[in-house]
Amino acid sequence: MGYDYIKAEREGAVGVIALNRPEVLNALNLQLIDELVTELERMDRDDSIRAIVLTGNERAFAAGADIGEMADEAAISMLLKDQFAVWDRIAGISKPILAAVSGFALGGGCELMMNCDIIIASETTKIGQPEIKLGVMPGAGGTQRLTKAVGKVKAMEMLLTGEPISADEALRYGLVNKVVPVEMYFHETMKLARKIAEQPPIAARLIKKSVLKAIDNPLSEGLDYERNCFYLLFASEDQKEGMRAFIEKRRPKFSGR
Ligand code: CO8
Repeated sequence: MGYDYIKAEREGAVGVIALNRPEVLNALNLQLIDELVTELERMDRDDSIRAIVLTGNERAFAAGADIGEMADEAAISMLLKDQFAVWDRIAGISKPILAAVSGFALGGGCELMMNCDIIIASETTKIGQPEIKLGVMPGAGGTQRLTKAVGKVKAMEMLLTGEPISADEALRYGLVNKVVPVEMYFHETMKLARKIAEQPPIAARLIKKSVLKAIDNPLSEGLDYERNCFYLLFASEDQKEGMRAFIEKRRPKFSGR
């Protein structure tokens, strides 16, 4: 598939998507987001892909929405364009998405990063929501997901000052999983993605959904959902294979059925 602003490839069972507008630090224009969602959904439908890695380049994961594209917008044209509807489709991807982040992850770039399930950051990463400095505020989930990730007071500080935090600070606040030297961030993410891609994909899918329920729902509903997913997995061949392999003391071979 031909894209202008992303690159998509695969390595075994891992799909890799790289944002590709380096001259503007991967600023997220509407076309880029459309291309990204199209490719994420394509990879989500491809049974041979079991984990997805989303990355940018060493200097920028993404420096936010394309400011030039937004600068002359009016409220009603924004409302009618409803550009954030497509972001709900990113949140709806059922396979695990790992972000390999380096450099700037700002504004929409931070929001995109927070839509991923696991985040490996290079030590040069700067994460922030600088929208307030432009006279606006986050619109693709920043006030909600950042608050749930780092807690109220740190979210307030980041959102009200617009100042970014370092990778180490992000790690301390649980916003990223791991910080590694810049030459390692992609490699480390791929290593983890390959490990996840070896797991039974139906279980991975239901685990992702259940964890996301924990963020949105009361505990009792989440527990109920989890229990039903657990029962459902006993209809899969992978449950039979996984448990049989344990008993027979061999490595399981998961078919995704
Ligand atoms: N939009 C458009 N162009 C950008 C953006 C951006 N967000 N960020 C950088 N660029 C461009 C610059 O204009 C520059 O282009 P040119 O070479 O033609 O002048 C090029 O990228 C390189 O940038 P700089 O020269 O500024 O590089 P520096 O290293 O000096 O600075 C910074 C890097 C600090 C990242 C700086 O570029 C910056 O502050 N960028 C803007 C960051 C920002 O405010 N982001 C938030 C945008 S608003 C937003 O994300 C709202 C979210 C709503 C939902 C998302 C929907 C997609």
